[in-house]
Amino acid sequence: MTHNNLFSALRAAFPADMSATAVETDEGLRYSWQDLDRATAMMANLLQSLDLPGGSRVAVQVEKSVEAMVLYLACLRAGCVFLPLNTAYQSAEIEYFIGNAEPAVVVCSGANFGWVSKIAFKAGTQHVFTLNDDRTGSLLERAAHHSDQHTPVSRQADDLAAILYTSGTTGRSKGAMLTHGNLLSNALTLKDYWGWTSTGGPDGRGDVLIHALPIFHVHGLFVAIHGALINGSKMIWMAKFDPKRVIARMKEATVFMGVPTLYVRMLAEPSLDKAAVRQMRLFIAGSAPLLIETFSEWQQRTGHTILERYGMSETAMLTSNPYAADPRYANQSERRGGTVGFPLPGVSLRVRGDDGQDMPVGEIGGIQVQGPNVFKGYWRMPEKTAEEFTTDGFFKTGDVGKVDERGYVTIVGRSKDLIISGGYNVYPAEIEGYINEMPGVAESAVIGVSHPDFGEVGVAVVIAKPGASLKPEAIVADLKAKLANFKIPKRCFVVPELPRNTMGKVQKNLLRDQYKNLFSA
Ligand code: MLC
Ligand code: AMP
Repeated sequence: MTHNNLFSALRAAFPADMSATAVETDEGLRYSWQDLDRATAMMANLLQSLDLPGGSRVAVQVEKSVEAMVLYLACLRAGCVFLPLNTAYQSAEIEYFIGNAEPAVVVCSGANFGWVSKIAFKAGTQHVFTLNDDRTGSLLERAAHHSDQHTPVSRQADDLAAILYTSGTTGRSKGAMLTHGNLLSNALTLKDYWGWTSTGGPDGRGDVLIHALPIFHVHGLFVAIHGALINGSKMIWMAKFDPKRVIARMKEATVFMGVPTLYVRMLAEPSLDKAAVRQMRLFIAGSAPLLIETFSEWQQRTGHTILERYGMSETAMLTSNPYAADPRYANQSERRGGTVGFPLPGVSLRVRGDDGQDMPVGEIGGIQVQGPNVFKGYWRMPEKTAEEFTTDGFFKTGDVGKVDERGYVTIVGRSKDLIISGGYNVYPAEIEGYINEMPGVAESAVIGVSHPDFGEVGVAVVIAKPGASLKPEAIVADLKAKLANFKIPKRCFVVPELPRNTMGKVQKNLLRDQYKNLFSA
């Protein structure tokens, strides 16, 4: 049965005219649907020629390119498990992921081949390929020798399609295992809920998506790519987000997806006005809270109401504001700023108190979810997986929120100690661990502070050991040498002591309050 392979479902939605453009890069390169089909076949044949054991992981740390997307699709097609890695990760981070996931194949950029291959071979990986963002690299050279015909490998809905590492509030990162069934069910739900259309776009060919997000997280990899492919819609492909370029290309597009920072940056552009967006049908935001100011300013400037939705690596999309009045969802017609809308069809969502009881309407508690999109568990962490699910099978998101009388879900905070900065997750515990190991450091606390561009950024507050002298710049420089750049605290303070409660626990809420205006104008 090949029909449970997610690739087969995406492929089945390719339009009849395979010569039409599927992806156009911002530099003007065009890839037809035929090109995508053939390129994924060649790469899938290459992967299969390696004779990998079933369920083999393919770990990928490469710059964004259409070929990188082809590699993802080829992994699905060949029945491998795709493991995307943020390009900002440095060697200690990569060493952990590769050591933990034990991928059979690692793909990295040519520039990083030296250090990445060393880590990979040490961890027992047999095959390391390179893939650059200029259509070069050993992966493409090798794939070129393979046939452009390929039958997708049979997969069941419960078979793994991808592992996405998400950092933990305690301990190391956990690999969220997502199945073909998880991803396909979510893609089909969103196609319907967001009203994707195959006709009626600017060129009469239906929706056109501007893809400007990185492709190593749920948002850019699954929500955006699946959304376009399963509707047979063209993508305008941007390797990096540039607000001017996105606005310039809106006249050829209908759908845009972004984290709030992208909307904030576009609002700073004078070229953003009603004329620039006249072809656009839908602006979607998620991955971090969208400030009501951004929501309202966007409405005023463009006449469009941003549709905010909520999801996570472990679950793909969970809730969404409505696209339009739909007779099936009679009470759900309005996109309400400050809310993340309604549980998507098929998703059960409940809000529970610390005692495990359902909270009354409008009251705050922990958000728990269940549905065909909810992941299979954490890679090789059965105890951790069991901890995160209730006995009746709901996943504890770690987000804190409420549901109002009309059913709108609002997220008010997180029970997990997590900072979301420009849509990337930063776990204070990880950064504190690195700081606490530095000579002369007694202890530290990393907190999230409001930031006009990134929404929230990390700030480190550090205590020196008696007699030690610490320089904030040296602490930051040390972190920069070891960690992905987006995790580096934007400011660091060395102070005499941390506020504590009677139990001796550091009161981060007091620190957050103390530093809350650090980045305000
Ligand atoms: C970059 N920098 C950041 C940062 N991004 N700092 C904090 N938070 C971030 N998110 C810093 C770098 O460290 C660097 O600092 C400087 O900014 C310039 O780096 P850059 O790479 O040139 O930045 P830029 O291209 O401007 O990137 C900003 C951005 C990017 C907003 C475009 O962060 C981005 O693409 N974010 C989207 C993340 C995303 O897709 N999330 C989805 C997760 S899925 P220095 O000091 O080194 O110069 C998920 C589930 C769901 O959450 O619901 O969707
Ligand atoms: P990740 O682990 O990167 O998948 O991040 C998932 C987390 O992002 C969720 O648990 C939420 O805390 C947060 N998130 C995603 N979408 C939204 C949103 N629309 N509003 C607020 N938080 C969000």
